[in-house]
Amino acid sequence: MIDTFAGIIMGSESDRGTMQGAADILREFHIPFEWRVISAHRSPELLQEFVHDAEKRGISFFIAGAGGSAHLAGVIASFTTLPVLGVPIHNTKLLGLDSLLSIVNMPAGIPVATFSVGPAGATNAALFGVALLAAKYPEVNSILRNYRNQKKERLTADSIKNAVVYDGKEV
Ligand code: RP5
Repeated sequence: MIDTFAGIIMGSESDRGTMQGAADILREFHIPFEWRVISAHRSPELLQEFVHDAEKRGISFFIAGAGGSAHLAGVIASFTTLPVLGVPIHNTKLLGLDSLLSIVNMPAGIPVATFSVGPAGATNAALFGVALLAAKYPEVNSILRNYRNQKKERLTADSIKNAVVYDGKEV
């Protein structure tokens, strides 16, 4: 039984669509999670309170999605020693490059992990969190192996089905 949970935090309701992919993955792996919209600059006190409370209640990692000057992941990491997985949101004028650089370029000492910009990053951050838990929970590891195998089998079947062989003759 999984006796921990994950936190998905995003800076704004406008990040919801992008971060949905992270929630979908955690559901698929039966990992309990809490989903919160808390801004690092609009409500820093609430963010600190949530992170400290979640840590006391046994959370394992935080996924932080933010756009623009995306300091959310770094601020969460300042409140906790638990892993913080940052997802750059792309719905800004700079299409997420601003968010990517804000998250990836943390000065030495307080690290956050950085994932791809946008929905792929949300999915991968959750899968990375799954991998963190797979080391401790064999049932999670088993679902992760099945997930990878199913993807591989589907790709192999599609590759065979869609293969093109041309023998050089006129048609
Ligand atoms: C960031 O600013 C949020 O994470 C969001 O991606 C971006 C824009 O926020 P809104 O103005 O849409 O609330 O803090």
